[in-house]
Amino acid sequence: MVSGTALAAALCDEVEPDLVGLLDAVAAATERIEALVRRAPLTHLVGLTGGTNVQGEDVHKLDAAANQVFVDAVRASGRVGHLVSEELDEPLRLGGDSFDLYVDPVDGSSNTDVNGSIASIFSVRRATRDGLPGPADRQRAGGYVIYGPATAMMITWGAGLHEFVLDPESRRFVLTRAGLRLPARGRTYAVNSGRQAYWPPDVRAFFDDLNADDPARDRPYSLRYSGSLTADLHRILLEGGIYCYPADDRAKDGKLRLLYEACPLALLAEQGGGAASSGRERILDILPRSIHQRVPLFIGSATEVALAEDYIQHRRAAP
Ligand code: P6P
Repeated sequence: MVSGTALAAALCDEVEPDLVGLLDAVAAATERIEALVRRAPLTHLVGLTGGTNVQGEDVHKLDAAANQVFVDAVRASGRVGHLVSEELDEPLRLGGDSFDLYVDPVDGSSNTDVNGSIASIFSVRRATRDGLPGPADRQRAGGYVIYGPATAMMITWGAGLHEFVLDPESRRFVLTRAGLRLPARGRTYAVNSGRQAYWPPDVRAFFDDLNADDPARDRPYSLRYSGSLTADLHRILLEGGIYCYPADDRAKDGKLRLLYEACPLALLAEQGGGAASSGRERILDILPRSIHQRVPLFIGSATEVALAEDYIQHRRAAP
């Protein structure tokens, strides 16, 4: 059990054995991906494959390699009916009958060639007929593994937000923080401000509010944006604040994918007392229409997410 006794032990007395087995397979896959990431510059696993994915995005070599690691690990687990991946056009049928697994094998691929943090994101739902969840198909578990200075897993199985760190010597995930709670508000925000020319007035008003010269309201906030949603959110889950990828004139539904990015991260944020919204509705209330569906995303501390919704839903006028 390469993921380590700590992960399995934390899970065993709270979740069904099938789920323990699947999460252990996911942890084992990320442990193998971590080894690939650390050696990528030495094994020519940096750069592009020359192909594009169903999103029309360039596929990095690590995207393809990490996707294959997940396919092999999850198939071997025998517990998954469909694997939905950012790197697969259609759901992969694997024959299991317990769960469907939704993954972004490498989030933040643009960072792979500049030694920036990247991550794998995963979401577990009860098995469906076709990999497209229905109204009642709530997530059973979700999380990510960030390959940063330390390799850290943030995970929830519906009983709080927990952090594990991969011990590079034992190759086991060790529980480091149980029952994490996001601060009610933070001091930083993450957004690609290079897109502000495309933002609608209500989104611009929200960021003008965060950037106001107003020490009495603990403003201005500081901008922290790395090119990896997961790396930016990891800071926010620990210190508070908000990550935003709004809908804009060039991206009517934003950029991020609902099933394997927004949903698992929204589950983590809410389990830690935070929030996640499209700006108009709670992420976890959205009924998926297609497996690669995009959604605008405002995620982090409850205070900032509620403020963004107030501006976007015109309950608050520009400052
Ligand atoms: P932009 C990475 O491709 C990603 O999905 C997120 O991890 C990241 O925050 C965002 O896209 C970056 O997108 O448009 O700012 O380059």
